[in-house]
Amino acid sequence: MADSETAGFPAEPNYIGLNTPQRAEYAVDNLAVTGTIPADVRGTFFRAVPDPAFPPFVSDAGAILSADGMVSAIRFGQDNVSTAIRYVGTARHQAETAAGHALFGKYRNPYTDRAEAAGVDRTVANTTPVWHAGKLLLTKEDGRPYRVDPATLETLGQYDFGGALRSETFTAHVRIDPVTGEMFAFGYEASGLASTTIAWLVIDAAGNLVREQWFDAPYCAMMHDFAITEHYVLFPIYPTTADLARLQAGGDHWVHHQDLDSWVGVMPRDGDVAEIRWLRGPKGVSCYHMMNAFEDAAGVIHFDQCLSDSNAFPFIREASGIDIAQPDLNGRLARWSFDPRAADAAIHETVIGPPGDFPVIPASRQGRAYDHAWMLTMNPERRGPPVFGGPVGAMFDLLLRLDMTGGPPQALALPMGSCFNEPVHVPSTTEGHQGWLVMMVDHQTGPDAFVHECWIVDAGNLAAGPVAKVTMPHRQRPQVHGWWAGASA
Ligand code: V55
Ligand code: FE
Repeated sequence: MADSETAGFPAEPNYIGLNTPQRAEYAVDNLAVTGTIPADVRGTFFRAVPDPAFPPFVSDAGAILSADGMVSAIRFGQDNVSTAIRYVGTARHQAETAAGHALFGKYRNPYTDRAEAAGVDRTVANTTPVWHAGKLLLTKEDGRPYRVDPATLETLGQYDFGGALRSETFTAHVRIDPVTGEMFAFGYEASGLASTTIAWLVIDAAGNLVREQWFDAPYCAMMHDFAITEHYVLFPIYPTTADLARLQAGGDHWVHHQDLDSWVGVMPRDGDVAEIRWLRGPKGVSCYHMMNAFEDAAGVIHFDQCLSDSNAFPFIREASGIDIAQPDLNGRLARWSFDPRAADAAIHETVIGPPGDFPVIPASRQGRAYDHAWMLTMNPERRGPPVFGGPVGAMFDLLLRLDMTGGPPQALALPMGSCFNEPVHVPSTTEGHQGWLVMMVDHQTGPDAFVHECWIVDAGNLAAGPVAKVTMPHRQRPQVHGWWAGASA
């Protein structure tokens, strides 16, 4: 019998194999290291690792997205690597812990909750650990962030920027300008469940929320990520929509529409939301993660995204009656180019990379032209199924370095049964060195057995393989996003 069954979790995709709930908080010092950790890698690799604390009382294919947030830290010291993981002490986790069982029902549907959950903040803070202005925030797009002590991983409470935040939500994907240090963010469904309100948020380099402006989206859509350039902000909208009546009837939060237009809202970064121009994109497409965006010398914006022809999550396609199999999604790294100043501005798409996700760029190139980037994809030469896990049920096993100047890609493939979680990029102090990628690698060693290593790879020489591997002390569920906080941060 699998661990998940013994703990009362159903033997469903969200709770088996790599997704088996672990529900363990721990701190372990002096982890075993093979190879040599580069001197550049001194600091903390924070990770969001969702893990459901209590078995569900409703059937919900989307439950993997509402697993309780856990924050993991892997600390690289002078001569010691340590790790710790703790639940984010959300109001939801506290209420369920006090009750001793789950109180919250389906993913993003409060109408499916038990009566005792009424009035308790539903967010699970499970998506990205954001490090900015000396604060660590655990984010989830359906609510406000939680602040966590970076040293103890103790939760310090919900964070509203000292009372300044009006939006009910805050994105999991912020963008930080490498020159000004400003953090740009937004919230969608900002004025309530299924609302079309988007809150545009600017946080200065000292961590003050200095700007919050609200505007309306063309429709209420799942806005997971966005992009900035040096002078513009882009609000991409793909047709995965929410509907209050459906939620009230106990239905799913999201339904995808193949026949609905996508949009990009384009706004001068220091402008006003009244200046937003909406450019129409192709129908039915979907993207969770944007790689980058920038203005070229002629002022044309290039917006690079991990795009597909429908929503990449099988449970959302299923709820939408869309019968497209995962390999038939036409995934690609798409570049949408447009002139934001042209009266008849239109989007032109070019395909600049393979299917995949988890795009990574050097933080120093955010919103700027860039020479290289990394992403995860599937090894086309694998002779068998990928490792089962995560919301898609298939883990990536090929790490790519893309040369945006036209050179050949580099690749690092894993053997069958192994898979990558999203890397973080660690800059190098050596002139001309492209830095390092630090990432969790999962190895399946039996039908329900996994071991995990944290790998460090030369970001400019993937083929050389890991320069160091840290053995993790316990089983882990799949990570969502991570963040690198250097020792000097
Ligand atoms: C994603 C993840 C989420 C979520 C919405 O990776 C989208 C996409 C872990 O939570 O709530
Ligand atoms: Fe994400």
